[in-house]
Amino acid sequence: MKMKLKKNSLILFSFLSFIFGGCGQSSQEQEQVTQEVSKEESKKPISKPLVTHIYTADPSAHVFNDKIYIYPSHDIESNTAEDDEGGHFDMKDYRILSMDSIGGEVTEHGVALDIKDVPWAKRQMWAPDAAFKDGVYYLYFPVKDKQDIFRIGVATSTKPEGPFKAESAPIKGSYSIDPAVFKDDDGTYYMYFGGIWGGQLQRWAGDNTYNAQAKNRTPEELAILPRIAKLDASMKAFADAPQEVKLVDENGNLFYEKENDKRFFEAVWVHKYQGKYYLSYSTGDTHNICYAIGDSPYGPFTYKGIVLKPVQGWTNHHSIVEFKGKWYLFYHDTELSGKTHLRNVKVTELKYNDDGTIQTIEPYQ
Ligand code: FUB
Repeated sequence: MKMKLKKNSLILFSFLSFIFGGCGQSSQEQEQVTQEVSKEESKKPISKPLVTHIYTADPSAHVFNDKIYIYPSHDIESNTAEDDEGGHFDMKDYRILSMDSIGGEVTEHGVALDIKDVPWAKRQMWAPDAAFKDGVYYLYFPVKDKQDIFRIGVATSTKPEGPFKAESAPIKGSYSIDPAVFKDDDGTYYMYFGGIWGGQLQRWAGDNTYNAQAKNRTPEELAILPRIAKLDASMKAFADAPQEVKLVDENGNLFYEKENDKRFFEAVWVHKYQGKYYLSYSTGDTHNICYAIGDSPYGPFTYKGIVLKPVQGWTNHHSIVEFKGKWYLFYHDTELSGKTHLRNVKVTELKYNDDGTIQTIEPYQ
């Protein structure tokens, strides 16, 4: 983001110089330009990294036993070259964080699951999530299998922080990345998942058939949709085949790929507020966390706006959770490292308007 801010400032500076320069810029106007630039550069993050001794990202937060547990990716420097497929996100284990209160001490619980203990996994442990049912904690995680295809695995523990024991195979019928498990009020658990580009969702058609050669959608094509599958009673299998989740504009129309400031890219999360279902997600290459509201866990979800503006680093990934009567947004940026693949998780309060819309969060002010 340092680079992004500098770039933005330069663009702003050039733009204003062009406007004023062409008609003879006064020293007062030059001063105004300088002030605008330094204001932009002096913006500060609204919150601090929750831990600084390791890099963490993609925080999925849950309240278990009156404490907050955060299930993040554990970023590391593996020196894998940066590419459009996200090869530089080469994570090898998961570490769970917990805290008794927002702003309180954060505990990091050590290795919860190591890639070497997942028999079918090859590389890249990406954004996980967790759920609890009948005395068992479930860790859901995307990782590439031996064929380099992202699948979603599940591991279990009697403790929220692990260690977790992985099943010997990925969830049957699972694919792509970023699982997010939502428990509805009736006790039904749903998994949302998917991510385009490096997340490989473009290879999977709406009927769940696979085409390794399938390309990203072109701007004139309809955008790819996230997926939902109900979990069965075992919590280790889908009860039904994954389906597309419709994300539409205020007129009920699906987004086109060219509408990349609103269309789904990755990092889906679902929560419920005042009886409505909120589906939030990253727009990827435009770097926002947006949200949409629906009346059913299956959608359709109608686009409403931006939850979180772009953060330092390329990726933007979040979760939303209620704790002791307040709502919180967990997210990440690259404040500690300045490198896209070495991120740090953060938290800030999230507020609703009276009509149920979410107040947009500016991560730097
Ligand atoms: O952490 C690896 C990937 O980066 C996640 O799966 C995406 O959501 C993005 O944050």
